[in-house]
Amino acid sequence: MTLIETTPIAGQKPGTSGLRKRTAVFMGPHFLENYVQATFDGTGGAAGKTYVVGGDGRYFNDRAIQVILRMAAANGALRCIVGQGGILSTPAASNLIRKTGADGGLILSASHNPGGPDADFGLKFNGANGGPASESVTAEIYARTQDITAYHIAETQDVDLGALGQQRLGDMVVEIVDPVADYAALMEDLFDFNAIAALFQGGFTMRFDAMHAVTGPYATAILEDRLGAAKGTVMNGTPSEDFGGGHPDPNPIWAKDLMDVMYADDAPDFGAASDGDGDRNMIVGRGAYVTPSDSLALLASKAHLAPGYQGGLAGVARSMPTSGAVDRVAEALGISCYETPTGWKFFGTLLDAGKVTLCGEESAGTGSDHVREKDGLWAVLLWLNILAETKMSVADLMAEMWGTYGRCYYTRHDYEDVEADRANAMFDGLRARLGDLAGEVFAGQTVAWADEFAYDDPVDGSHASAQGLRVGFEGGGRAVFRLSGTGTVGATIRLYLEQLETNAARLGLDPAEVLAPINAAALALSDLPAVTGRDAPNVIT
Ligand code: VG1
Ligand code: CO
Repeated sequence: MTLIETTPIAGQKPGTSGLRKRTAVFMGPHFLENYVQATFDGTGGAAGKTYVVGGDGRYFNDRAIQVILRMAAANGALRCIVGQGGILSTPAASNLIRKTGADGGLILSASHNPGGPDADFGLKFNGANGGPASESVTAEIYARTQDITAYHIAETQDVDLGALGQQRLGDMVVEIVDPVADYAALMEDLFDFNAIAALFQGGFTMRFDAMHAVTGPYATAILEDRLGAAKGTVMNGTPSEDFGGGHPDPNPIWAKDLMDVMYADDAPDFGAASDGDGDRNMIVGRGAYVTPSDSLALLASKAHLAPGYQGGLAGVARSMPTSGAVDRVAEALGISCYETPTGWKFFGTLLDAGKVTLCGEESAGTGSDHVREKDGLWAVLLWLNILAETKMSVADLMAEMWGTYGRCYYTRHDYEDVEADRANAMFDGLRARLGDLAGEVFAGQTVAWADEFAYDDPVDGSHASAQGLRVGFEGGGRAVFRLSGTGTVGATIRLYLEQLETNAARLGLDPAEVLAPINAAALALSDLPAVTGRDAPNVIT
């Protein structure tokens, strides 16, 4: 065991979901080691603990795992449970932590960010409940990165990550497990696999775009091998270190291959995609893209059709920028709907306390109390279970939902790589004017209310401030401004636009057209184009 002297490295503050940096930064001297030691120290030390370790297979995944294992051993950990080949999707890691009673997990991923030597890498810590570290734990880890003086690491040979079963690393046991088996078993518990298999047997067709990322092996094992979907249902199913050179973010822009398939004349019945680490999902029917906010609402309204949820839902939760569609379903069901800040860590207390069963975010994350992470393949299987039970098409299900609850037209505009100073100037300027906006008219839209979102956790009482600037308009429109917390260069401004429509004659319109007035008002009242020097978003989802 060796004690290596080090000094604090600036910039190790975790964002919305763990620490994300350029891969080269993560590979720099002591960078990974400092952060891992701070993680152990900030969570009560590793002595006697059991950890789950795995990642999305991106460049540097395997080497980083070897370092983490040597450091866990040197810090006195009892056992590390590692996905074979170093692979674990984020939801599978969450499940393993819960199932094995581990004290926590280290998940190596920068999720939807591209991977490779010139792209991004990330690491996050999940607690014993299987969920992302809370704000207070994260703050503790960050504090340790700022006063670190040394780290412990064992001098040993590499662990064979490919060999299933037990190995020893000093006094620590390393157990290499099949990354898919336990997760697939959990899915089989929750969903009616016979009904879904019968659906495929009856000629139902689908495409699942794994985007060269971690869900490839999971989707192939579950959809093709167990449920009998045709070979080739899973596309881009072999994980690669740089995700095939792509951007593993399942939205209509980055999952364009799938969108082209789903909007072709011979489109299959159902399409889905997942992100780098398998916690996001995109749902698209034949010629019918489903926004994540609408998907959450639909799943909430029909979850009882799946065996795992047949008793109904305790409640639901959505992140603040997510549309109000699920609120309308919750109201009809007579259950609570919680509004939390962006990031899955804020759902943990509600799930642990049994206050909510389902939760979701507009960024293509949906999940339930089966684990403590969002879960891409889970959402796809719940959709399949609902499709099997209702025998309706995706488009018909959406039309039925909008007819019942109204339609929350929704879109998100991302202004990426904005100069940080300019982005901050825009937020500061708007924040200063928020109190005076009500009653003002911008581009023909009258402001009804405006505030900065803050959250008091109803379970543990913790407070989160500065979680986004919100402006509500008369007539049910809303614009939200937020700064991304997952980027690695510059600032990304996210502008979330929403308009509720309950007029039955106006439920099938083009979202871009419906939302154009809200967008114009948001740009006018924030002065975004002038302050940032940007006249259009880079990505519209
Ligand atoms: C984004 C999303 C947020 C999500 C987070 C992590 O954060 O907006 O909803 O929870 O990514 O997702 P931000 O701060 O960039 O807006 V994942 O799949 O990248 O771990
Ligand atoms: Co992800």
